[in-house]
Amino acid sequence: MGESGQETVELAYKVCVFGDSAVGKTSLVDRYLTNEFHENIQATLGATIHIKFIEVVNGKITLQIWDFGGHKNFMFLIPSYARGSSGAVFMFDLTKHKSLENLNDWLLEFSKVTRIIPLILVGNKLDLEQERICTKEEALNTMKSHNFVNYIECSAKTGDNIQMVFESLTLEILKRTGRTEIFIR
Ligand code: G3D
Ligand code: MG
Repeated sequence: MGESGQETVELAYKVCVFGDSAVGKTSLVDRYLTNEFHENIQATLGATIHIKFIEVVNGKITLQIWDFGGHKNFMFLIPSYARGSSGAVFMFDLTKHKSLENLNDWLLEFSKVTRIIPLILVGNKLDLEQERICTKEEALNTMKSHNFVNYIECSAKTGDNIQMVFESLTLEILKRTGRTEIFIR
């Protein structure tokens, strides 16, 4: 029980972040966790697991965030990494068309594990406006054809919309697991 006499909730969810190398997955997670952007971070090997606590009105949600560092050659590992996840982020680079096209391959591997958890489509590097190649329309088409619950454009560099990526995913997970009584502060 919390101080108010209400029941306190403690929930934990695993979420995965997928997408081509260099789209900004590690920068996104880094920004979300530390509110900082670090230049020259190392390419991720395997997967790095991060923990983020989200305060909710009467409790706490623990997000276990798996930053999948795999090069495309390691896509075959996706099913074993993704097992047990409650949601996933699929990220592409707004300045690299190939990274949007390649999401089809990531999704194909991912769908071998599950088809029913909420997925969020994220276009990163919104700050590089001059170099932008992927249009919003194309991204929205991808969103619809693969049943993503949301499409968010963000910049790990400036921090724009980073919070929204994980909050909207968490809200959707809560909705689908029937925890509609929980509000994120
Ligand atoms: P990954 O984890 O998907 O492989 P990283 O990607 O997070 O390692 O980022 C790859 C490169 O993109 C890094 O640059 C990083 O600084 C840059 N980057 C990540 N997010 C953004 C963003 O929102 N805007 C801009 N302009 N750059 C970003 P380097 O030069 O270290 O390769
Ligand atoms: Mg990485």
